[in-house]
Amino acid sequence: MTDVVPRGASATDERAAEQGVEQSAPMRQGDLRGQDGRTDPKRVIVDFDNTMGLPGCDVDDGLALLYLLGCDNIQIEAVCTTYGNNTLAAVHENTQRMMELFGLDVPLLRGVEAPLALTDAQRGARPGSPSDAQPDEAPLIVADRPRHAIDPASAQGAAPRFIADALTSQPDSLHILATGSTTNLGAAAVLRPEALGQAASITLMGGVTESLAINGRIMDELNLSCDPVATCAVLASGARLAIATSQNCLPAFFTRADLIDAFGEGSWLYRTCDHWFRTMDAAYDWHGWTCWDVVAAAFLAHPELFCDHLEQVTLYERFIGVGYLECGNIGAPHAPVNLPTIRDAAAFKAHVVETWHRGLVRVNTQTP
Ligand SMILES: [Ca+2]
Repeated sequence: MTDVVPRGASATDERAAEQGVEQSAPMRQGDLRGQDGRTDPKRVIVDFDNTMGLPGCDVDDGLALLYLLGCDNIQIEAVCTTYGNNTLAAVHENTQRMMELFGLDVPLLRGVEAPLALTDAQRGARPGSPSDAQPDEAPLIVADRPRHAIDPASAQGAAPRFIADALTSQPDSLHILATGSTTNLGAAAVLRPEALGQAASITLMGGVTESLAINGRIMDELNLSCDPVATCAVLASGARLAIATSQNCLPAFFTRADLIDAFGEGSWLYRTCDHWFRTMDAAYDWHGWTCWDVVAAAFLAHPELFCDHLEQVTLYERFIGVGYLECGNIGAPHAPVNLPTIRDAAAFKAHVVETWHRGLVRVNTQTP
C-alpha cells in the first residue's frame, strides 16, 4: 500500500469495447463486454474520506468500499484518501487500518489535505473580496477561468498524481468513485488538464438540489462544498459525470432493525455502525441514517437499479460553496451531469444488504 505507478496498462481492446457502449449511451455506465462476450469488471479508483471505525464519524465510505468488494463486476485498482468527515491524516490512517483488516492489497494514495488555492492574481476575484476584482479576472466562472488560476503548489499529492497519470496512461479504462471532498480530482485536473475527461466515468456523492431538511433541521452539504474550486473544475472538465445527490440518496435509509435483522447485533458490521445511529438520533432525531456513499457506489456497479436524469448544472462557485446544484438554468455557465435516482427503494436496500454479505465473506473480517 504505497505510492506506485498504476498497474495493468491493459487496454486497447477493453477501450474499444467500452467506447462502443459509451457512444450509444454516453451518460450510462454499462458493463464492459469483451470480444468473447465475457463481462469484464469495471476497474475503479476509490477516492474517499473514510472514517468508518472512528468514533462520532460517518460510516458510509467504509460501507461503500465493502459494497464494492461484494460486487462481482468491480475491480478496485487503488484507494485514495481525502479530507471531509475528518482530517486527511485521520482518514488516511483509518483507511490503512481498514484495508489491512479487509486484506485489500491495492495501492493506497494519500490525498491533498486542504482545498485548492487560487494564485495571487486570482485571489482578488474570490467571493468575499469583490472590491479587489478586476473586470478581466472572470471571478467565479470556472468554465472560463484560465488553468493557471489555480496555484499548482496547492494541487500536489500522491493521490492526484496517481489519478492524473492513471487516467491519461489508460484512457477510457478507469472509473472514479469519489465520495469525499473533490480536491484530489480537482488537483488531478491541474496536474494534467485532460485527465478527468479520459476517465471511463466519474461518480460523485454529494450536492443538494434544495435545502436538506431532516425533521425540521438543516443538514449541511459536506462533500462538493468542501472545495468549490475543485468541484467546479471537475464539473467543467468534460468528464462523463454522475452525482448521487443528497436528496436522491434518501431512500437508502437504514435503521438499527435493518442491520440487526441482516447481520445480528454482535456482528462486526453492526457493532462498527452502532454509534452512528446514536449520533443521528441526537443530531436530527433521526432513527436511522442514509447510507449516502453506497448509493454512488451502487450506481457505478449496478446502474440498472437507477433511473438516469441528465441535468445541466450551474457552474457557480458560490452555489457550489454550499453544495447547491442548480439545474436547468442554461442561461448560466453549465455542465451536463447525470443525477440518477433509485428505481425501487426496497429492492435497492435488499441488494445492498446482500452485497455487503458477499463483501464480508470475501474480506478478512471473519471478525467475531
Ligand atoms: Ca464520504
